[in-house]
Amino acid sequence: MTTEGENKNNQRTQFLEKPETADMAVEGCTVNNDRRGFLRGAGLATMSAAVGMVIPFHRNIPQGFIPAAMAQENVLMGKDGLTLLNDRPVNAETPPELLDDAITPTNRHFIRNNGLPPEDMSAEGWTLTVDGFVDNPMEMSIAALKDNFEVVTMALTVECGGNGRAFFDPPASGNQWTLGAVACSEWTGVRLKDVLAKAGVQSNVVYTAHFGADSHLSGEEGKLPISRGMPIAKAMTDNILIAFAMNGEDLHPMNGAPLRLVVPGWPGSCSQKWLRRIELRDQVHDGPKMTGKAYRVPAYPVSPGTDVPKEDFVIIERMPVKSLVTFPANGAESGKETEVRGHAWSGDRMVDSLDISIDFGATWQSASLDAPVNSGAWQNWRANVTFPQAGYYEVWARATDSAGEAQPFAINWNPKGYLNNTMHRVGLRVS
Ligand SMILES: Nc1nc2c(c(=O)[nH]1)N[C@H]1C(S)=C(S)[C@@H](COP(=O)(O)O)O[C@H]1N2
Ligand SMILES: [Mo]
Repeated sequence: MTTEGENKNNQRTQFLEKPETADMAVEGCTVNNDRRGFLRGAGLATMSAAVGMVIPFHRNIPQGFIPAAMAQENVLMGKDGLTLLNDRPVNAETPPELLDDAITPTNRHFIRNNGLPPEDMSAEGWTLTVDGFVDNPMEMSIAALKDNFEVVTMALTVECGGNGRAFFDPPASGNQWTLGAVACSEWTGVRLKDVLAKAGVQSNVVYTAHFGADSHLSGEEGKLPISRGMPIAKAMTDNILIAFAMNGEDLHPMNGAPLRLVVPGWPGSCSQKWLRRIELRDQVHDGPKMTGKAYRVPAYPVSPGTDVPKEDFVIIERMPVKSLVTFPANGAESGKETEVRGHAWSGDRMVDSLDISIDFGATWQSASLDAPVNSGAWQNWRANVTFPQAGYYEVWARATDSAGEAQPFAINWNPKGYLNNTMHRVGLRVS
């Protein structure tokens, strides 16, 4: 497990080798080829402004290098301690021990981008269009959304469908998320169902289609990086927000500013960022990452490595029961008595119990588990454990949901590496 400091060092080294990472850290968002190297020219002013003084030897700064003072403060635009998996598009996850808060602070919310964020994320002039099979198609400003619908704040869990992919064997291609592509921040917005009701959902509607303002990595005009949707019955549930704020502030640029969907319990890909349009369709949506094998799993269990025919894949709906240990950190030293704590969640369901084991699963002890603060929020749990003697232990956490489903020991393998909900194991050195 890397420490926060090590992480930053890694990222600093990365800046030397990968100018685009540096550009992104300085600029915060778009990493276009034509902007690369801006640090040498127009970027100097930005750089001086950021460090708060002139940089006398600026001519010697290598391409892509950014001042260490900035690397510390501006890595991933105010995100703190995240592990950068990929910089084009930007993908960054949060080490579990940094997800200890009941409500995930914005600087610790993971980032999953399929394309390049839009250049202009200003709320002024931003509109949301709702069209397709509706009685009253509409185009509304963010101000109009606030005026016309009840504004609500909810803690909502967002987890990438591919969280845990790194543990697949044989491996699955895609971002190698370990544990930290999940978060539960407090989102403020209007309910999707209220907006859809006002638009007037026609009786033939079966699916939504979501469109954002980000652009495809190829730079091809009009080509979308991702456009997903969900069954209309799901869209009409209470805890889905069209959000314009997170944790009491404007949305973070990397988390979809100025407007996004937040669909708790389903793959994060349903939660379209930089949201511009919702179309109601009389058939399942067929946008990018809706078809083929994207966000789909075989309709039946398969053994690892199986080549499954395309037509046997089904669209992922709810995410499975899962939990995290957020304290202590993996690899930490511990006394003989310690509190162990974390979070648990299960798609649209409640988690009923959380058990922990310190003896590799031979015996289990139940943790105290809170109710979610609202529907769609993860549940916090804690337990006091006593280790019988000094030595190496692992704390395993296993959540069981309201349908009696529990986290498995072994990965439910699928070709694209989705839905890994195996138990989180944290190694401890007890002295
Ligand atoms: N417009 C747009 N929306 C998007 C994406 C994207 O690439 N573009 N990524 C999706 C995926 S796959 C996930 S897991 C979540 C991640 O949200 P976050 O980046 O705020 O953590 O956003 C979803 N919404
Ligand atoms: Mo995702």
